[in-house]
Amino acid sequence: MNTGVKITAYAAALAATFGAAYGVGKGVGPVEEPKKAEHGDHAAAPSESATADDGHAGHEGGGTGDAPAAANLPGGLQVSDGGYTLALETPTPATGKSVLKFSIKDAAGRKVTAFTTEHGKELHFIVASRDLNTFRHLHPVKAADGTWTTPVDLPAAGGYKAFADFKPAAKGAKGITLGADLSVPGAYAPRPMPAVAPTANVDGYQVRLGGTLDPGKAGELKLTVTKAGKPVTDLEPYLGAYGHLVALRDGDLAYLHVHPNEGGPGPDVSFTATAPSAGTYRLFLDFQHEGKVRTAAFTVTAGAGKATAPAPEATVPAAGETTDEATDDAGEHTHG
Ligand SMILES: [Cu+2]
Repeated sequence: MNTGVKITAYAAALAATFGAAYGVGKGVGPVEEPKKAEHGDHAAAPSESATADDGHAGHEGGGTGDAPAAANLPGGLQVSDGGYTLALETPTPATGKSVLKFSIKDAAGRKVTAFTTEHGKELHFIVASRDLNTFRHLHPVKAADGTWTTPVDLPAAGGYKAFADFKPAAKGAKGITLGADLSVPGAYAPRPMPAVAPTANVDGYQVRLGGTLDPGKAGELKLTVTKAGKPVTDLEPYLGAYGHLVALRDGDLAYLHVHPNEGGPGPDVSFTATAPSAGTYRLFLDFQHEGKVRTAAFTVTAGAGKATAPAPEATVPAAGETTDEATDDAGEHTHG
């Protein structure tokens, strides 16, 4: 695993919509998933209305079907949905390095062992601090009995939320993103959210966020990656795409995972995303270059006529002038 990918201010964001993750994409509310090749199940249809029925949000399809699905909620807000539950066995990890253990249980309380691979993995696991300063995109390892484990490094005490983004292999099951609270014991000093900014710096890369994130309406977010002032035109596919964007809503950490629109290996990676509501979102963009995955994080505002990103060029900081305070922690990737 690559620990320590630091994100700097970044902007990752795009994903604005919460819903679901890979598989889940669209449905919830206005989340729209961009057309992406490998996801067979996302239709990319704009389901802006709350009644979309294929999405994640509702997950009505969930496997066992005996639990009523919540209509059109963004993903990640529920610990149990569609008959599936995220059962954390380590809800109070220590600060620093530890191991997280959990399972996905079905409606009968059994650990689910069969999942559909999406974006190269059977399950994607995100851990974010409630103050949205820390973000980890992890790929846990599954034991034969359905127990998942992953190392994690959480820098500070406080409240965190864990998201499991997966699609059960059960017939008819849809992609689901479940969310559960994690508490890291200790003295807690919430950090302010990094300010809204159009650029993020990570590991010598600068990522600029353009476009707008609009509530209830699909919009394009364009991320442009440069290094030392030069456009990066040879981004590498990471889990089948040139970028992965997760957006978390400030206030409740509603989750949105967005995959990029078709396009080449940089420097631009565009996403189509719909914010489920007006508000402030933190976007985390994962991209790979020269063999390493990095995460750029951005704070954006949706709605109220505000531009997601202020005018570009003028505000681009010189290399090195990054907003480091914001970045401290955004990104660790483990590849299981
Ligand atoms: Cu993942």
